[in-house]
Formats: sequence, C-alpha cells, structure tokens
Amino acid sequence: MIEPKEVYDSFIQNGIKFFTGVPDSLLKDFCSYISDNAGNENHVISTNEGSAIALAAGYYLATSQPALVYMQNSGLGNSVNPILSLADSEVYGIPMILMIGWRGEPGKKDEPQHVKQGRVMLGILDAMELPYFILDKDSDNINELIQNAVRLSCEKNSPVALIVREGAFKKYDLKNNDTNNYTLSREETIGLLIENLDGDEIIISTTGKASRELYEYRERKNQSHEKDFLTVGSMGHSSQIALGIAFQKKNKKVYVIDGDGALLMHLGAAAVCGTAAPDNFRHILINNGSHESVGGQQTAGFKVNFLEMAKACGYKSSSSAETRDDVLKEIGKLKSEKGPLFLEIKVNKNSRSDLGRPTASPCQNKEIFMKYLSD
Ligand SMILES: Cc1ncc(C[n+]2csc(CCOP(=O)(O)OP(=O)(O)O)c2C)c(N)n1
Repeated sequence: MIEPKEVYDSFIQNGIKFFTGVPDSLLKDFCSYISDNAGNENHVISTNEGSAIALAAGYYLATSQPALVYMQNSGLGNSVNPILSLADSEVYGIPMILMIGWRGEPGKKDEPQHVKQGRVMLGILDAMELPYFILDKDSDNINELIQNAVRLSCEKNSPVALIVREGAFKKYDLKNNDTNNYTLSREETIGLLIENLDGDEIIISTTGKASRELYEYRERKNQSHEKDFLTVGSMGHSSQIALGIAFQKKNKKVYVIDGDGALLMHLGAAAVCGTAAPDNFRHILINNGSHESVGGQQTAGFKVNFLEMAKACGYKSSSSAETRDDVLKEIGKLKSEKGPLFLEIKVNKNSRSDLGRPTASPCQNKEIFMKYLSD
C-alpha cells in the first residue's frame, strides 16, 4: 500500500502545490493528509467537482502551475463541462492532475449506485480523450508515475487523470479533525424527526449515512420503507427530487433531509425551492459542518448563514435548532405552518461504525415508494 505522504511529497516535488476537490471515502487517507499538511492557502475543499476544476484553472492562470483536483468517480459527471469547455486543450488548454477514486471497479463488490459508474468510467475518460494512469496498492514507481502524469499534462496542456483503486492508500488519521459540541448526532436527529412527525409524510433523504440511518431506523422499528426515497447517489439533488414530488402530491407533506455538503454542492437548487415550492414542501438541513460520511472533512457548513440564505431564497420561514427540545418545538411548526419551510439542525460528527446499508435495492425502494405515492 502507498503512504499518503509519499504521494503528497511527490506532487510537491513535481510542482503541484495547490490541492482542491470534493472528498471521497476511497481517497480519505490522502485527503486527510492534504488537510493536515498543505495549509489553508494551498488546500480548498470545494463544494462541487466542477467548481474544483475551475478553481484549479484559476490557480494555473495566476501561477502557470498545474493543481491537483481530487474526486470520487461519482463527481466526474459534475466536472465534465468545465473539463471539456474550459480546461480542454482545444479550449484554454489548462494542465491539471485529476485524482479520481475508482468506486465500483468491475469485479469488486460495491453499492448499486457505484456499479455502472465504475464500469463506464474509463470509457468516459476515453471519450473525453483524457489520458490516465492507474494507481493501486502495488504501485511501486509512484514518483515516476506522478512525474510522467505532470509532464504529460503540461506537454498536452490538458488535464490528466490518476485513477486510484480501492485500498491503494495506507491509513492516515486526520489530525485536525475539528469536533463540535452539539448534543445531537445526525442519527438521533433523524430518529427524533421520524418519531415525532405524523407518520404519513414523504421523506427524501440525502446521499451518505443519512439515508443509511433512516433505513436502519425503519428496520429497527419494524416500519415499512414505502414513504422514504433514499438518494443513494446523485449527491445534492434530494431537494429537487422532493420538489418534483411536492408539486404533484399536494395533499402530502414532503420533507427533504439534506446534508450541508450536499446542499452546498448544488446550492442553486435552494433558490428554486424557495421561490417555486408549494406549501407542502419542507427542507431539513442536518448540518454537521463536514462531509462526515466520507471521512469528516470540513465543509463551509458552519460558516454559512443558512437561515439568511433560505430567507433570501424565498422560503416562507427558516429556523435553527440544536437541542432535542429545539427540534421538538420546530417539528410543531413544521406540522402546522405553510411551506416552503427551512429548518437547520446543527449536530455533532458522531456516527456508528456498525451502521448497515439498505438491503433492498434502489429499484425495490422505488417500486414500494411509487406504490405508496399512487395510493
Ligand atoms: C458527486 C459526488 N461527489 C462526491 C460524493 C461522495 N460523497 C458521498 S456522501 C458525501 C458527503 C456528504 O456530506 P454531507 O452532505 O455534509 O453529509 P454528511 O455525510 O456529513 O452527513 C460525499 C462527498 C458523491 N457521492 N457524489
């Protein structure tokens, strides 16, 4: 396995001194090493992989140095437009290295949302005419490989990808793992919400552990999953899935359980919710200030004033909760007031290490969900 330090040092030696991207569980150890060592000026955790490409482009324009953009392969889609219409050698020709975590590699067991993504990824890179190198736990020529990737990127004035296989990096524990003192965890909050709502609400939950926790809650309570849509992939899009339903099912309250990383990834969606959503729409942001599901890397979640943001976007009301009592009080309002409503619940970064995953497939989830909606 490769030491994150070795890869980081090699990037520095080869002239890559600026790092940005969206964290990935498969690249967790490397992302953590960057977080601890690059310094705030040289490392920006971006909200969206496409924004990270643009940030790397700006860095190059100012310094003539390529930057590194890291992402999970799920994020490749977000980055295709700025790769092809900004960085591509036939447009502005901006060199940069893309480090892409290979979820769903053929032959390896992974969650449904990663399987096709993993199978078609190299084909997508080929179609984009993007050169790539592969890094895995047996790679022993790291410096040479990185040197070649950087050289090629600079020669071709084009992004070049380093595809990282699962298990390539040795473990590295984030040292600057900022904790917070909020009393509730995300899982407790989800339980509290579901337990205290009327029980017939539609719930659209965000990508990562929130959906897994909602699924486990229903299992534990022996409840059906028919009212829940788990956004297992498609990070940042839960609110628009919910909105599409809310327009059509005005007799049902529709709740989005969102994450700060996910909301920030496609923040523009909030403007559509606030200005267009019908009064049955409720947006719950569970804010832990981090991408907890993939390693706890910081987001701008605790620096952004989401209440003002929601107001400015046109939500009828926006409020904040931190404690069990606050949440219970706010649930009362969610039940009685007209939406679109926005509630931010600030939580700690705790989660269970034995958290399970949905045993039903996404298609099974969809079928029972659609049946419930149509009844
Ligand atoms: C487009 C895309 N980029 C990255 C990921 C990897 N990913 C899965 S969950 C997650 C973190 C989500 O953070 P947040 O919404 O704050 O929720 P939390 O995990 O903190 O509950 C990330 C980055 C992804 N699934 N899709």
